[in-house]
Amino acid sequence: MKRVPQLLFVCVYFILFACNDKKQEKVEKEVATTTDAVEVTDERQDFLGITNKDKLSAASKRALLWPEDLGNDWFFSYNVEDLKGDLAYEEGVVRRDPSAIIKENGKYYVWYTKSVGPTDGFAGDIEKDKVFPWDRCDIWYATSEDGVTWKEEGPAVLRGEKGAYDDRSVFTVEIMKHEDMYYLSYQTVKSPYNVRVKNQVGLAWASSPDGPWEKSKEPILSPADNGVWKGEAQNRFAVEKKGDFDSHKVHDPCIVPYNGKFYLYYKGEQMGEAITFGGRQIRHGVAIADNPKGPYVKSPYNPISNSGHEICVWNYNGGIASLITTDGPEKNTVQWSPDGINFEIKAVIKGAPHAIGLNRTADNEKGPVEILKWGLTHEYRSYNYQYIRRFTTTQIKRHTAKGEKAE
Ligand code: AAL
Repeated sequence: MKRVPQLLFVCVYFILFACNDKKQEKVEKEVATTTDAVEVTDERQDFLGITNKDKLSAASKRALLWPEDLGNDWFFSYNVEDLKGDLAYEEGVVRRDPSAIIKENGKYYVWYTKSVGPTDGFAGDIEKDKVFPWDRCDIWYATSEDGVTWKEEGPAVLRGEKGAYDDRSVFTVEIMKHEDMYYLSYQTVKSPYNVRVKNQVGLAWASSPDGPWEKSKEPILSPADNGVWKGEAQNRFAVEKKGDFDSHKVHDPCIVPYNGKFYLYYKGEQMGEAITFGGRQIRHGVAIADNPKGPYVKSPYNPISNSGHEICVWNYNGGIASLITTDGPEKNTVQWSPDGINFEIKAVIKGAPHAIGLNRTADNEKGPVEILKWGLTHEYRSYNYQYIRRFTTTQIKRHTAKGEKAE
């Protein structure tokens, strides 16, 4: 009689075991992807340390899809340090979103967003208040002999007159020099600055980095107009239809000359923005023009990233490289495209400086991340006040223990 419960236990055990086996087979079928076509060579198996070629986990299948020649040339870590002179932290002043750095007249030049006073937010009177740190801003510039100590030179581009498309704020600027002309592209907001206001991109040009700057009469880039708000409430998440990835805001413009044309990279923000498994829904797009002043036509391949935030792009090896930070499942990656459109991940880094101002004086073709050796970034001292700092990067080729020699 004692045997009966034991027998029962053995039967149940085998039934469960058989079920588990079936379940495992089902999962294996489900995770079977295009890797089925990939040949698992002995070398590949050894490099990836795969135990059994015939029993591939979902993770091993993804690893087998990585390019075989992935090296560490794009991988780096970074440090941030204070600037000196006028760009050192100043209580009560916002200085943020530095442009790239160029060298003219023997000096480095940088442009940035500047405003004063704390942020009030959207709860009060938006006609009088400052709703974001980047509200009620103008674009200023500074120069430096060594990239560490800076002298603030004064404003470069001011907000427009009441009624103009840029009457509320001009901010988040980038510089491009082309054929002895200087071009500043930047974000613009028209009053009233409510949570549903559309953000656009403006352009100003000059024959000297010290100005005077002439502004475009109209924005050079606007959000897609295929989203539909739901109701009248000030709620940017309530939509009937979200529209394209850039239906709400076009941000962080950065123009680079490429293949005889001008590629304007930008960040899109979508109406009804969601939080997904990688964070905020932020994607990048590109608009292309024959001339620096436009007209800029959005690429039909947009969006060209599935993650990111501030734009940080540079020419490298006949293509365009892009540092993707802050938001989305591919944040903290360096990507490269052979055509300025189709980007692939080249390195996954531990973190990256935000809102980078690239050093455009670097020899960017010397190595994939040569241009990132040093540059500018911004940091939050508090929600109200941000300041510009300097970053340096180092490349890591080996992970060594203390005292261990890496050949
Ligand atoms: C940034 C940029 C844009 C946003 C805000 C100011 O760093 O992405 O410029 O509008 O934050």
